Amino acid sequence: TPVKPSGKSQSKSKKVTTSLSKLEDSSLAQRVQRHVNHGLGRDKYDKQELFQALALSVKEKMLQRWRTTRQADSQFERKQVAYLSLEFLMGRAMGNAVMNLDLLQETQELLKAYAVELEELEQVEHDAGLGNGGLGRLAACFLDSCASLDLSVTGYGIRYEYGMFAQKLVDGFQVERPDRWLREGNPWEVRVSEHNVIVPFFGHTSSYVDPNGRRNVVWLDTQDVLAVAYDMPVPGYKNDRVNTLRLWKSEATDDFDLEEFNQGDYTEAVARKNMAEQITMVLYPNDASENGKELRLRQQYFLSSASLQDLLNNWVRQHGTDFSDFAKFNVMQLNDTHPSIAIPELMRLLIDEYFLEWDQAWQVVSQTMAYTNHTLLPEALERWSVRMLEHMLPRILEIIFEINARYLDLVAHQWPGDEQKLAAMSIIEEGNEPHVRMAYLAIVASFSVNGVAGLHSKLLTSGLFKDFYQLWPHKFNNKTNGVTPRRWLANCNPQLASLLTKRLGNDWVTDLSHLNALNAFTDDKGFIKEWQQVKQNNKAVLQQLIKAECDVDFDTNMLFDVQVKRIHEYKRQLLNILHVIHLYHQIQQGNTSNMVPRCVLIGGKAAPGYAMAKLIIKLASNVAHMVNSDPSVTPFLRVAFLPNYNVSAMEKICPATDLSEQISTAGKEASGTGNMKFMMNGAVTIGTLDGANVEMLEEVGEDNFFLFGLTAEQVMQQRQDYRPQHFIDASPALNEVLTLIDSGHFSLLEPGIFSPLITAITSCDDPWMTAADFESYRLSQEHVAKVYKNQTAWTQMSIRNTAASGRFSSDVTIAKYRDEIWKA
Ligand code: B1N
Repeated sequence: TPVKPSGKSQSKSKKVTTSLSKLEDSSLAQRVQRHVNHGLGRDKYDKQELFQALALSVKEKMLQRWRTTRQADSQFERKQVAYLSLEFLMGRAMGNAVMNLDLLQETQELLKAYAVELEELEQVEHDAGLGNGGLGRLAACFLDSCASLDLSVTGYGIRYEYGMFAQKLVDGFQVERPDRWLREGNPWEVRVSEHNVIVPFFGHTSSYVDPNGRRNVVWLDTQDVLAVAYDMPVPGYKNDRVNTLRLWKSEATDDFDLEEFNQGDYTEAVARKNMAEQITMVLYPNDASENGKELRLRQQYFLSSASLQDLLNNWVRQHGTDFSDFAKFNVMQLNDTHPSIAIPELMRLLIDEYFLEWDQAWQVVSQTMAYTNHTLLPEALERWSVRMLEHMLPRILEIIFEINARYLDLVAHQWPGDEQKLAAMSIIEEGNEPHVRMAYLAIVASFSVNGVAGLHSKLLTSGLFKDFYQLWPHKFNNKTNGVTPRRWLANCNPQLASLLTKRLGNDWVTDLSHLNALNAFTDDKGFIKEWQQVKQNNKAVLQQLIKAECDVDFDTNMLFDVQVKRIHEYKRQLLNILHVIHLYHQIQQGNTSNMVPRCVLIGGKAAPGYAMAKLIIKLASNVAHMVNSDPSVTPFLRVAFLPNYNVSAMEKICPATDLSEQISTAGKEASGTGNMKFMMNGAVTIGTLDGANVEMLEEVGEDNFFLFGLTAEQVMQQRQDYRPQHFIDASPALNEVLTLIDSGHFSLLEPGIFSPLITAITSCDDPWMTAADFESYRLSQEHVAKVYKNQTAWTQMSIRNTAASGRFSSDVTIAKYRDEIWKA
């Protein structure tokens, strides 16, 4: 017998019989019941199964709109945008889907029959953690904005079997655990094998002259891998559009196996099969450094080739093999250089498979490719060894050489006789081990090159890409990042959302500039009270999370001071910890009169091979332990390191934060996007003039932002002759802190463990200049404490921050991509 919903309203729930023809109109409740009773095939169900049933039902509700969207997009010839990215950090899908499809009430209602809250079910969904951090989450926010702005945009990515690793702490050390997010299956995806394509690797090239006298190249004896398409729906906000995120999974091709079998080489065939399936097995967990691993290049080519073949198949199906209008209807946005191998791949497909001439193909490529740069850090710029390319992608390397030769002619023409310029600007970096500079390739081939914040874009054209800017000034532009107000305000902070809607109406959800009107309420006592109450409630939620995950007692009456992001030296979690140690020391000295009680939260993952970042986590953990176990300190200070920071954790963290730490060395953080999520939710920022902080400060005004530290320009100047000891001598506070760490106070059982950190801070080569900014940071933190003591003044700052955050909606960002790059 079918499983009946249990719970209070069980008796009221109608018995449903669904016939297939009626399925389209059946209600969400009927669908859920059908999945529970028949689909899952279980006698009993738990929350995970109920979640699956609900997710499948919500997906079904999307199917019709999804189909209609696809049909409409192909019928009315609109420009199609392909967003190519190795990362899509989607997080959970349920809350967002229910909100965007306007199914909230219906869902809450139907779940009563199962005696479970929607929120509880949401918690059992695995995060789709197919990204490292900001870059991957940006792609996810962009997809939401594109669908909500009714744009025809397809995300193309990789369906990693294992996403971003799960982080555990053991004795304060980071330990990585595999993230098998697909273990329970993914109810949102649809495997669409009709879109499968084949991606070639290895082999060699050969050329022949065809009957028309044209020299053609063939790529022979390749090892082929099957790319299988899995589609995820991307619903727009209450607008009936459902776009697609198409993720590719690698599988062995059947005929490939067969051939090997026939030769009797069974084990070899199975081994090759493994090779094919390895490509999409795991996400590389490096967010700001390249490791040059061969498998990573395979992933990049696999994604690029599969996606381009898919686009060309679509085109040919509708227009035949005339590509003269292709660029009119297609544009590809490259999310950093990671998919930039798509440039020579599109040349290859057009020339070798569709027999276009070089110039025709180049026309198509250079009118459809647009490149977004996300970093100035030299160690993050991708270079692939020529040797590796030659072996893995011989035809692609030939094409890169040809692109370079033609482009260098142009450079030589522009700077006649300047050999140095040629070497400096060449796509090929010469040396004993020649490399392909992927950023240069991307610039040469793209009609648009953008940075992700005003300062970042300026530093690109004045520094890293200066020569290219001289050659092609029209290519360069800025698109300041944004975050989606649906996930990052409406959905993650329902209490603030309803307060906003009560005062402003609900247009802010799709036009965040409406938040500006909040400035009219900053003197409204009742409003201030309500605002404080919401923050207080959100802090209570985070307090519970911190208790459960870290066993640390946060007190909601204390200031919540938060820094969550990837752990990297340039982001300077170390500066934060030094300040925590300073406070700790002051408290122990009894100097508490100017202090405001604080709870400091730090969270983030370190790349598994990044020793310094891992040591910073260990320091944070040890300091937290010392602070929290000293009862004379805890009335003033508590510290927690939250393990496994991810998208879902941020949804609880940003609504509860009072003070947002955005303290990178100026000129190093391309933009930041966490900074925007905090601001939207009414946190006040303490930060440097870096990335998008610059623009946030511009919007909110200096009185509502705690600014400190060197500017990017000063950093560059002072780096020439940096003397950290000078700053240490001038700051008794910093001196004390370093002495305390050096004394082993935080490493009683592990003597000397933190000395690499001390060495880094005191080294004249410290690129992050932690010592230089310490005093200015400390003073700014004193100012924070002073303001926080006046709760009304603080709340007014908080309101003004939310009010000024409208510009950082990804809707604004995407409208600019649409108008200025995509012309869609
Ligand atoms: O991209 C974000 C920015 O807001 C951040 O400032 C920036 O650091 C981040 C190699 C990256 N830049 N580069 C990466 C990610 C993965 C990888 O394998 C580099 N991530 C950023 C969005 O613009």
